[in-house]
Amino acid sequence: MRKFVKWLMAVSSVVALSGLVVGTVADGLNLGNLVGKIEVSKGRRGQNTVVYLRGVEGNYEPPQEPAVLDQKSKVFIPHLLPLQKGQAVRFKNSDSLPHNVHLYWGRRSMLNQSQAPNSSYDWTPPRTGEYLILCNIHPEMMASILVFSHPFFAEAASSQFKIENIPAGTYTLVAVRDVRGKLKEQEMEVSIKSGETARVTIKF
Ligand SMILES: [Cu+2]
Repeated sequence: MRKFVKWLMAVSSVVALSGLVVGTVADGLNLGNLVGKIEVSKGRRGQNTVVYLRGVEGNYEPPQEPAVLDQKSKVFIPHLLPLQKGQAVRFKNSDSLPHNVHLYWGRRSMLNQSQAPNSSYDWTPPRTGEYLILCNIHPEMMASILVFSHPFFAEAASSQFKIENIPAGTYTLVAVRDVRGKLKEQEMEVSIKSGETARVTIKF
């Protein structure tokens, strides 16, 4: 009897181990990376650009860390903030004067929150899509938040970006750029192959 239990334990541990190994290898084989460069015509900086993949399916855990949107010298930083659904936005007020964050999803007012100097406020967008952010006190303040259902997006802070561990497949890559408060888009098709890194250049 004792022998049989030992044998059973040995078999089940081998099964558990092989299951683990197979799972890891399979995941590794079906994922690829994307590296890209944003080129902006002369006189314009390659900042305030967000890139994302359209049409990725599946459920992905959102990051625990909030995405920070600062209010500094009466400017929202960054102008364009990407995040994943379920992730919070942390509205920071780094100014020594009050602000009032007012968020719209389409025409619908989603949040209207006054903010004391040097304070922060966390809020989780309830749905994916584009949100416009204004300040009720300072009409010159404006920003946008883009909420995605998956983690395959990036901010092209210094004109370069990288998106990792993408399920292999063909997708539309969308680049969104904030040009004086208006969002401009570029699209291209990208093919992600397992174990490879695709490279793209996007011109604005
Ligand atoms: Cu303000």
